[in-house]
Amino acid sequence: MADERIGLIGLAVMGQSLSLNLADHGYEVVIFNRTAETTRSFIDGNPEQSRLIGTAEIERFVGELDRPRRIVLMVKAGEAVEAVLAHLVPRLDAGDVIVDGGNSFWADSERRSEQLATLGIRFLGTGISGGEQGARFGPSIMPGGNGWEEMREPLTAIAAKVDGEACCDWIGPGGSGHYVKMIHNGIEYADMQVIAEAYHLLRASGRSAAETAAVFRRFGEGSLSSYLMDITAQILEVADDDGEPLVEKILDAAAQKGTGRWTVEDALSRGQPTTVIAEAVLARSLSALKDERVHAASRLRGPSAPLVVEEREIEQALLASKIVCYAQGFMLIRACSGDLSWALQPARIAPLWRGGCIIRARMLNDITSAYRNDPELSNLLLDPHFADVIDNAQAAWRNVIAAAAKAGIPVPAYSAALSFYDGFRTARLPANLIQAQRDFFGAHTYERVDRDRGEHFHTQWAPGAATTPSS
Ligand code: 2AM
Repeated sequence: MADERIGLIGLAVMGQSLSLNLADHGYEVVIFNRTAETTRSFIDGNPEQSRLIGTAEIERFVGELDRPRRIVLMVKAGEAVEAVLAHLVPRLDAGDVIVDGGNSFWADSERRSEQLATLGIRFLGTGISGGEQGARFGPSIMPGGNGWEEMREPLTAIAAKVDGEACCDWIGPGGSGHYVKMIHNGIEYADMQVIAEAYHLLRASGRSAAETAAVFRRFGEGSLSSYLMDITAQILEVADDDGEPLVEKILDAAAQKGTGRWTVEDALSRGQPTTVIAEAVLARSLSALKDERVHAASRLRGPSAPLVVEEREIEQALLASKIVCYAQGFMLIRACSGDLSWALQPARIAPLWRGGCIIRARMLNDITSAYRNDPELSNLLLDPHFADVIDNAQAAWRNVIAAAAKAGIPVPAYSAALSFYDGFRTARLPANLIQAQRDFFGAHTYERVDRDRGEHFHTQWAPGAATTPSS
């Protein structure tokens, strides 16, 4: 592998970090950036790294690469990828491989992979998670599409390693790599929200930021151990100039760049009830209505009861909700895999998130085991280990939600997770009534519990009720 060449286009921070990571692993990295000055200053800024080869023209960039060429794009998702492809593709040959390592929307990767395949060019839509540090020293890498055989070695070399396994594996065809990265981000939204709710409860029950940090440190020593728990404790310990906790001075209006929304839109389009991820996205939207909330805070009354909840109970609520959030992420992967015949394997996806990425967590070892023990597991909640963990947690989980409701503290993710758990384990839900209502006003028909599925019935419920289907 030493002295093999890889091309890389796009020298923003992720592209720079990935170039250095590739060079550290013995690859000569031929680089190109639309703005040539950036290429020059990057090379000048890394004099110790002799394996970086800067090019100022796309022809020279393409010419420096051996065939089949391997080219990693690290440019902005959307129009920039289109612009670079328009420039690049006419200069390539059949057999060449383009890796899109940016945050592209998965359906774009699906389309590009198909279009480029008609030219014999292999397109590998690749989710890369871990931010700047991850890209530099070992990210989680989720490649999907064509060209894995050419990219296996370099991508595996630069990926994070956990227990000797690289956090990099071929996900599946088409846009599946970017799809799985999108789900990773959806889970990340939910994971951050369940931690934020624990923080809210701990602070509302009278603990200082420092005490709350200590609680997160304790939580982080057990099955909740994760990168996000770790940085949460660190954040709570940082003081502002006046010695007060900095976190308390941050405006409580969360921003979002869209991958959480993409996940929820995808879930809605597939009819998948990924409620915790949805609540996490919507909780950010609610937080962003800061002015309206401040106004409403002076107008709308809530209970005056104090919050009574034990630290151990919050830990269990957090744990159970986090399991549901992962279960929902994998439900979506399963649904899309079925819809698009991708044959995705959760047993190969879960281990990729054990290192390098934002959602890396001890729990992913158990999730990996669950899917390795039963590759056909239809829902993570049905895994015997997780079923037991939730069973043991549920009394505390319910108490936390009840106590929060009595004290008027919102816990949307915990509540959504528990409602999902209860709904999922309920053999008969009140949807029979909804079907009756639909049949009443729109003659939409219903199926019966005492007849075969697929047989549809309509009733004239009352004089004036619908007699013929409205659509
Ligand atoms: P730049 O340095 O010339 O702006 C992240 O923005 C990366 O995507 C940068 O390397 C940026 O190049 C590149 N990029 C953004 N828009 C682009 C476009 N239309 N064509 C090529 N590269 C683009």
